[in-house]
Amino acid sequence: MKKKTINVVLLPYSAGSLGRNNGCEAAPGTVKEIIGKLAEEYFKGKIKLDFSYLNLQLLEPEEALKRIEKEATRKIGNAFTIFVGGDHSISYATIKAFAKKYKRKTVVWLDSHADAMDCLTVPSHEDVTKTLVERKIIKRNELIFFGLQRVWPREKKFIEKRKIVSLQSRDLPKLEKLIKGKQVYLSIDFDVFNKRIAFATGYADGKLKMNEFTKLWCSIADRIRVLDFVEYNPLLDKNNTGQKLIERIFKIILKSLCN
Ligand SMILES: [Mn+2]
Repeated sequence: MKKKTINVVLLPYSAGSLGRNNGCEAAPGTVKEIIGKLAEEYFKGKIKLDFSYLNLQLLEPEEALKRIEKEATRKIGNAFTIFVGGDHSISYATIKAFAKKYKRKTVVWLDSHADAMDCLTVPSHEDVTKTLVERKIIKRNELIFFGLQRVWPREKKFIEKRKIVSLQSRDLPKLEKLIKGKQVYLSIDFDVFNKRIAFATGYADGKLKMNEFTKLWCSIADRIRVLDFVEYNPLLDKNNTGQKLIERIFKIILKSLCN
């Protein structure tokens, strides 16, 4: 049997967190180790992980996002691609690359926050979705929020004005319908998960349970082409609670990818 190649792009970057999640630039190292171990232990001979790494720490945010977009353009489309952040602003660059590649597309934004505060010249982790829509990189109906818990008035205004779909676990059938025939980019903010176990992040507000994530993943996995995983902060991870959660998340993901 031919091994399935998966691109894993490591993006150690936290400048877009505006100082509110310093330490998340260390996540790619931790996640790489977890995914590597899983592939070795459970999926040997089935998966080939093609890791790449961008050195971003000394770059200005604008330059860093440009570099990420360039790398993303190279990777997306030739194999299933996973981007590991870093703070959520990296998704601005990776989704830009994704949007250029696919015509019929949807971005599913798995997050306890909408990340739709302002539109800064260079997007931060607080503004990604709004910037993507207002700059017409994706259309308003190509974005779906999933798992939002804490939405600020300014963000609520944006969601209502642009009529952006916002779903919770109970709405899975609706999500399945909306992404039918589309190429999906799934953005996973670590803070979407239940804050009692996913506290190692800047703003822990999530409620999503593991079984809900599993259901979500299984019902949309065949449409997903690109994935990102952001905002995990190893420096805040007491007793490796977050690491154990990440292991469970990626075990589900890798298992379905080698089918
Ligand atoms: Mn986020």
